Amino acid sequence: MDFETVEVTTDLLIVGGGMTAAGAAVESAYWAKKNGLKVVLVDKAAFDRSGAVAMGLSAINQYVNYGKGVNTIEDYVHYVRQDLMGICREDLVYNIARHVDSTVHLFEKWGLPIWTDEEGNYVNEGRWQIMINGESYKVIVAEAAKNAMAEAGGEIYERVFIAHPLMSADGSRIAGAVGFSTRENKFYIFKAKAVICAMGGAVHVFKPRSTGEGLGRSWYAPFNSGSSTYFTVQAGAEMTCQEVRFIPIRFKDAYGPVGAWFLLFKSKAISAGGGDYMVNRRDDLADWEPYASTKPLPANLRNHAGLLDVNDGLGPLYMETHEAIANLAEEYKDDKKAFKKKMKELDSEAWEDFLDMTISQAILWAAQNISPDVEHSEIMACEPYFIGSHSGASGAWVSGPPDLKGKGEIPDEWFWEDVGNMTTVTGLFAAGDASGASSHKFSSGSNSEGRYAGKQAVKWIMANNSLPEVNQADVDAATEKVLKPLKVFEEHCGLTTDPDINPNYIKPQQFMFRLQKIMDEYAGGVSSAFKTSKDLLERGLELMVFLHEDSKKLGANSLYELERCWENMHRMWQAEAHLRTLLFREETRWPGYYFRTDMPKMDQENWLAFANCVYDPKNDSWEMKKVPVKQLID
Ligand code: SFD
Ligand code: AMP
Repeated sequence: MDFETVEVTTDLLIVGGGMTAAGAAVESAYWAKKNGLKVVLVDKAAFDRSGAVAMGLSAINQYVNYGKGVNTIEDYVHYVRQDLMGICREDLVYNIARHVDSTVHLFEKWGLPIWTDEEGNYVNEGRWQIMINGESYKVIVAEAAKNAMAEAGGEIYERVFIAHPLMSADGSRIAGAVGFSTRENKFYIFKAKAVICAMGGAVHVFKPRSTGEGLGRSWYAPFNSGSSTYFTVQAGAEMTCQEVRFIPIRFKDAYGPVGAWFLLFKSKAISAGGGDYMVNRRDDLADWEPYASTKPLPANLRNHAGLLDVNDGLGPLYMETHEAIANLAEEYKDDKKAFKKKMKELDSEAWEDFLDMTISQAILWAAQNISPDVEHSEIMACEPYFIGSHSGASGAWVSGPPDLKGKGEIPDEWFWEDVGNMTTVTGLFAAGDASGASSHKFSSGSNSEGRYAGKQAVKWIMANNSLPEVNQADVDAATEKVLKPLKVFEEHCGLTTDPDINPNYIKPQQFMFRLQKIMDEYAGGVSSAFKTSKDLLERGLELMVFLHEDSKKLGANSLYELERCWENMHRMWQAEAHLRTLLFREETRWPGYYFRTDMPKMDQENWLAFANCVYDPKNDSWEMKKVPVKQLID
């Protein structure tokens, strides 16, 4: 295939077009316009409906509400610290929490319908979560970003897949990115002074529960394929919490979220044979004190309690929806009309929760004749995902906000270049799912962190206003590497009658299955009941060597398959970072996310620490680092 080369030069490049990138665009466009700078945003999909919020959401999960004195920023830091079993960058969490409410107010101003009560206050789902009519959430947030970019003369490229970072000639800083159009034969070379990486997390690294007829169905957006991790790892950035995957408990098979049921409807979850597992399994959580005594119980411990029952053959697990609805309607019981009205209201809220963000769950309920007010529904732990913005924590290690330097125990070396959210690679920023150890930012916190990174990147460019030199040889090498699967296929496809089966290449879907099998069986996926060990991980890493070898023989018959090839290449590197970090951390800190059978307990003395890793692309080697946790507040 012949490709047209398109070269785009800009001051700031934002890669990704999700909640984080939208925030980065709004803020950086504003500051760029003031300073005469150019901003370019590149999304592999259509900005309006890309990323995890494509289908919409029914709640905003981070709203601190400190303006009215309801909660403090410190309360939020405490919450995240406990939920992540003690491991979080408190400076980053604090920074997001102090900005998030203003972001939510902007969402409302831009037209997002947020539920309010009779007094005009937001309706809380839980302490930190507020309810929205969020089917068009992403469209609204993207529209604001598009307007801001248009106002500042910025450019937005949609359906351009970012495959690889571009480094400066001397390798000392980021210089841009390369990618290709998913619709036309165009190869893009983006050159920039600074880059914000915001390409979400990763799904389908592990074998999903849904195979065969349900293949591809997952809780997490299938568009998110580990590009943030690949981009930052290949640029040489230090990564953190690569072991802290997220396993959500979800309504079984269609993956409907449970937050509204637990928090808004105050529903109970049970196992068929064991009852209320979060209460009955309390004693089994003793090894994870002090976190097991906190309220709410950390997400992974909630999972662990349920999985203990499943492993004892006491399943299925159920969400007691009918009981929750009956409890909420109880006080209206004596007034027939009011009771009927309340039941109707609860019924529509229950359905809307799914229709706003996981439509397939509503379809599955309909298909299985489930009325949530009549009977309970099955729930189950999903396959593992990488999502640093939710209740996992994987991402790049970034600089702390400069004004927090010297505060609490936070060491000075966590701050560099006088800007926040810069990775250890000069000029490369990361936010949202792309930045690690700062979980529980969700959609609103990701957008806030994106806004912050956007402002910081412009500030940094103003202090370092030069376009890095790039070697043409590096650009040519990257172009050849990225387009290689098309060439491999073209050269060999005539050899067999079925182009999917060929000794000279592997198609991306087969490649993905092989990756998923390794991760499932050796890194504690669904079929291994989330259990792994040193021996299993070491064997998994041996098998990854072969997968890396075969990745050089990926074959693509079209642009569409070229995208699939690169998505799986990105997944493979996310997997590699995960395996290595699982092996490095010698304890079990997050049972319910994964369990090291050879080291089944938590080791506070030695492992109240971040497990970081750095890949050196020049020597093709990894370095593992233990970084002690430091607190910002008591
Ligand atoms: O039900 C490339 N999240 C929830 N947050 C909430 O606030 N409330 C909820 O209700 C939430 N719930 C929820 C959530 C996520 C999911 C998947 C479900 C339900 C089903 C979390 C948020 O969605 C999440 O925190 C943010 O979206 C994170 O933002 P960001 O920007 O870091 O990731 P993104 O939005 O997924 O965007 C990624 C972008 O990158 C693009 N991209 N572009 C170019 N080249 C490549 N190679 C690329 N690879 C990816 C994508 O197209 C996208 O634009 S609930 O759990 O509670
Ligand atoms: P989910 O739908 O599971 O993604 O949850 C949405 C929000 O509610 C997140 O902030 C979760 O951490 C929180 N959450 C979910 N279930 C519970 C629970 N049982 N107790 C406390 N918080 C929860």
